[in-house]
Amino acid sequence: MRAALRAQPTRQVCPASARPSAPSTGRNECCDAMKLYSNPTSKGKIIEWYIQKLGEKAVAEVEVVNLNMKEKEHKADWFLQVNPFGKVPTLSDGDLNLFESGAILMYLADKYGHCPDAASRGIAAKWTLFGNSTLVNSMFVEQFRETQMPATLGTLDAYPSTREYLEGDFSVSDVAVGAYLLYVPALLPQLDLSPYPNVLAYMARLAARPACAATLASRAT
Ligand SMILES: N[C@@H](CCC(=O)N[C@@H](CS)C(=O)NCC(=O)O)C(=O)O
Repeated sequence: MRAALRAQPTRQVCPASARPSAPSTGRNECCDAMKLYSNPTSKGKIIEWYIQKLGEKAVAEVEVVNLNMKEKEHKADWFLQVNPFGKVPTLSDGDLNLFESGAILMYLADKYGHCPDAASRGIAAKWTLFGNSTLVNSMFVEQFRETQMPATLGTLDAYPSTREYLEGDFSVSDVAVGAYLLYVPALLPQLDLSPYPNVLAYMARLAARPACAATLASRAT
């Protein structure tokens, strides 16, 4: 898979907006810096949340490049070389281009030492895929909502009741799952989550965390 990703063009042509605007910062050497292609209204905010959580090193190393989606910058030829599907978020790290928010989260967890072994990677994958598939489908896909949401959220309700975060300490798993829960009030305000009080308490705990408040929660709620 990684070989396939690397088979894409390895040197992208940076658009003007991706070039360093403040050379005095001494970072963001255009194509050499890690870049998160995003947009403030997109799932890129999930990645920005996790980058903030990872701390100063990650914040300094990943340049957020917001594409003007109204102007279809995400469909421009140069960006289709980075992500042939023309979607954000997309992360570029040297000659590695990654699309899919879940894959980006897991890559960053790995890169910054939060998934040191197969078991921790498996746990991160479990929750990331759950968030991006089972959870999202059960809440946001109308035809599944009635049949799947009660069981999915009911089961999830049991997790925050016994522990503060999904796997003990706050981790990429909480970002991957919590982000979609936090989108509910803004995107589906009619959805009644009161049958799931522990999920609601978990959402409040997540939204109050500074990195979340500064990124995703400021847009999602
Ligand atoms: N499953 C993808 C979804 C990516 C996606 O659909 N991104 C939206 C913004 S949140 C996008 O780029 N839409 C523009 C388009 O599809 O043309 C992920 O999780 O990254």
